[in-house]
Amino acid sequence: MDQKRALVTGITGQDGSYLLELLLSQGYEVHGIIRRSSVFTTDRIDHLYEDPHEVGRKVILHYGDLTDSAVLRRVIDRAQPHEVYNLGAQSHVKVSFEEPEYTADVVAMGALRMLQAVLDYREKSGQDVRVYQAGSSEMFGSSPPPQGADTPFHPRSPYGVSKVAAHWYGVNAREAYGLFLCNGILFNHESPRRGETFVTRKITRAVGRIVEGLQTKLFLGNLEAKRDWGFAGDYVKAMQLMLQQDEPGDYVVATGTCHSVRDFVEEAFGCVDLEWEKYVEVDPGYFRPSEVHVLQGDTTLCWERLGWKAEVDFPNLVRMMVDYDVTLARQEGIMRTAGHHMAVRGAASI
Ligand code: NAP
Ligand code: G4F
Repeated sequence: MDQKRALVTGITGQDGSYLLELLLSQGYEVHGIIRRSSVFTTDRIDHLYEDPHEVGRKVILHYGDLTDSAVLRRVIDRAQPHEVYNLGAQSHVKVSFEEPEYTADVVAMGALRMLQAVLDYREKSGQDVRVYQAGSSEMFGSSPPPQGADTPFHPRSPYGVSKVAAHWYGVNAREAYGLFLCNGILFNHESPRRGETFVTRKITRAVGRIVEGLQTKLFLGNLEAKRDWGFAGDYVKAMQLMLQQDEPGDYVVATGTCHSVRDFVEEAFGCVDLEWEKYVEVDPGYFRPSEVHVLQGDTTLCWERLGWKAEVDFPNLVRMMVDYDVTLARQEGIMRTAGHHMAVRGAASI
């Protein structure tokens, strides 16, 4: 094959940015779909941006949206991808209770729209296309741990239900039309680029701001929930590996270990020698109508078939995020002194 081309939805997100770095390092030309917004949303990929006037550029961004099938078709026609990574999503579980219909439109219908566009392009062009669908451990919901390839789905949020629908649309395209489609069932993965309303980043951001004297309290919801937290930079490698196999398949991607939100809080405050009990308060407003209590992945298949395992462990992940957020808070302090204010909070109750 000459130039390998990939199309990535959700390229401005946490995973999209790490995947873009990985694909570029492997010589791909990468097309990304970005949404129009009244402010720039490309912070995470600005270091890789290439001006449209640059000859032979490897990063090409297209405006589009998973709710708009016409534009998905147009972008696929232009990008002519060999691989499609469908990462775009309204990815916040708590928000999905507040916006269930929109979440279903983007996450479930969006995946279906993308699949149909790929199938039509494949028929028209005669070119084979491999598809990665970003599935989630939220699909397992209340099924007891460890959750693996054979664990039944029992989603506990509109987001989880929508991801299950996307999963099965993918399986059906594989079975009905022979599409090379891989569902990656990824457990929680974090990084300094994690959105600030997810619990890990909310915690490390608060730790940094408390250290710098910019904040005195951190309000959280359920401290007893347990998650299998890994590093996003590791997880995008598994996505790409799936599409390089001889046969398509579905994979659980996780560390195999599990910690509570309370453990994360302890570890993060411990990194800066602070007693977390002095700063953290539980606000029931952050509880979810139905919670996923324990997620811990069975990593066997991923290791046996892909030779993939998580490299960054829990203490190093927390340390990486805290270090980044202490530096960020220091910069925020300097900007405040100069009269500028950085946004730090999302809407209430997420
Ligand atoms: P993220 O940081 O929230 O990024 C989501 C991306 O989707 C952003 O680029 C966002 O664009 C884009 N997007 C949102 N709505 C869209 C729409 N209507 N049309 C097109 N694009 C849209 O999520 P992430 O953590 O990188 O996760 C990537 C994928 O993996 C998501 O599908 C998520 O559900 C799934 N997943 C994540 C985890 C995890 O722990 N991180 C675990 C399992 C599965 P804007 O930048 O414009 O908002
Ligand atoms: O960080 P979270 O919001 O992530 P959640 O709900 O596990 O979802 C993330 O991981 C999924 C994979 O399993 C992805 F598919 C999804 O897109 C997303 O990336 O919440 C983690 C836990 C929950 O049990 C929540 O109830 O932390 C608990 N929590 C406690 N206090 C909180 C808070 N969560 C948030 N966001 N904010 C809190 O103040």
